[in-house]
Amino acid sequence: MSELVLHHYPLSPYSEKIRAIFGYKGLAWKSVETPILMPKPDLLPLTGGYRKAPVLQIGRDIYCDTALIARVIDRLQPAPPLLPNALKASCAAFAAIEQTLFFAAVPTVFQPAGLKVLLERMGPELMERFSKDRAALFTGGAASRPGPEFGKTHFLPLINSLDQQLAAMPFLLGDAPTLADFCMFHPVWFIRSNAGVAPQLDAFKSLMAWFERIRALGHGSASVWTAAEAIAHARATPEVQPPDGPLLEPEGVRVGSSVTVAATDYGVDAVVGRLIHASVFEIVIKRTDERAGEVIVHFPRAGFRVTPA
Ligand SMILES: N[C@@H](CCC(=O)N[C@@H](CS)C(=O)NCC(=O)O)C(=O)O
Repeated sequence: MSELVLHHYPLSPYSEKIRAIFGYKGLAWKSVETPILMPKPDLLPLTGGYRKAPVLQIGRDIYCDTALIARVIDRLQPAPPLLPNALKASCAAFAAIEQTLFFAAVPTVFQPAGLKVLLERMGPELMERFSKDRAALFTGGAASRPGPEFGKTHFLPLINSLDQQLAAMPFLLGDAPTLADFCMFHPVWFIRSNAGVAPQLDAFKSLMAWFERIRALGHGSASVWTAAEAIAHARATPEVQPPDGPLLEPEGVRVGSSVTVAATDYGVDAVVGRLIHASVFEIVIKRTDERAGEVIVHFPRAGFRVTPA
């Protein structure tokens, strides 16, 4: 299999989702640490402007957003399956509430007890830059930055329902993990990784037993690469990954034309390139970077907007 390179940082919950999937699949991968906030001068040459974490690189193909990254990993390493046919719609239903649980977990961590731990870890100067960076991240998109009220009304009800479901079976959809588990795991991991707020989950025994089962899957085997190595790898790779799904052009744009692609929710930084493929699953553009050379950048079709550049 081609080299899997993950651009991520240790504190990132969505990155933890993919690290845990690597563990489930028993995969070897290259780990490139990215900054926790902007600027990200060694990531943007690959993505063309997309800044969120994580990003998956396979040679000169760059995959943005974990919805697409999970799909690509499952295609390259089908066993054990993330999306068993009999559970596809159930996985999609869990994927649809992933952001709700994540948005509920964030203000839960930012309660005074959690904030104190974060401040100790990051220091006041980085913490202040972090707050400004995240305010900017939520500028211009359809999603608002989740506040304490959202955390209060959404976190415990969802956690409680997961705990009850997990009292009946070891994983959310049965005896083996699926994408549903990884979508719900990372926000719980975010809470459990912060000693100030982690005890809030102690009472949810079935959820905690499930959490330990997923944690025990590990992260596969990672070896560290520098960002410079990853960029050089993109430049040196002639092969490209196959398109995923039959052509379905977005409204008003044609393959071959110059387009802008951006997420619609938050982190809406625009990426410009030539559209080379579009399907129900992905939007694929080609762009050239001074350092990385000609790269192919993939985005999920759902949740991203494509417009003529
Ligand atoms: N829909 C995206 C969400 C990714 C996301 O929000 N990642 C967070 C980190 S967990 C992020 O990028 N925050 C801003 C940053 O790291 O620059 C996905 O599934 O990949």
